[in-house]
Amino acid sequence: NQHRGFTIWFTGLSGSGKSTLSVALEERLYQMGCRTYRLDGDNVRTGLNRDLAFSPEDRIENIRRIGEVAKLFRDAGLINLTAFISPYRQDRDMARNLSQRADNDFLEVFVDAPLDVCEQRDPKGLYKKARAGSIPNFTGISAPYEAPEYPEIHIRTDETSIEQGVDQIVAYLIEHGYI
Ligand code: GGZ
Repeated sequence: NQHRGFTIWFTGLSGSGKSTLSVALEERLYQMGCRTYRLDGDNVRTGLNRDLAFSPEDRIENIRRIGEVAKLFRDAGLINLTAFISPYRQDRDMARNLSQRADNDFLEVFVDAPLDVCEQRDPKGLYKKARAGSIPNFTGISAPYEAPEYPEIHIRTDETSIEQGVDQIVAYLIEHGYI
């Protein structure tokens, strides 16, 4: 598969399914012969951004650096998958503008599940702690999440399976000539 570099930017609440979906998409793209790199909390917040926490300023800087790194991978010709809450519309737009060339190389994927669904999933017990007040600035509870207004792709993870979500993204990529 011959493709150029571009970024698939996942955004959504904690527990919405960003990581799961990005891992499954990466697997599918690999099978199709695409070259990818995935950025998420596990390889960015523990290293490059380990000096940052979850205040508004730190989240802005987190997303700024990820946007810059995404641009580098884009320049290297890879399909770059990023999975961060990225709660502020302005910061996602900044990442988009950093990356964007003439040829639409930034796709925003809104990984959408209602807060109560995410809270019920609570895979790491973080919502419970946030409700109890032991995690301050928790997105959806005590910090804002600004949903995208015009995402290229919108996936309702409470209504569709992971495989269906991957199918939806791959169909978009093929239909628009990305892969
Ligand atoms: C939100 C937090 C917080 C606070 C720790 N608010 O579900 P997770 O655990 O694995 O994913 C969340 C992750 C969010 O980091 P991001 O870099 O994606 O956030 S942002 O884009 O807003 O900078 C959650 C965990 O870190 N976590 N404290 N207060 N999520």
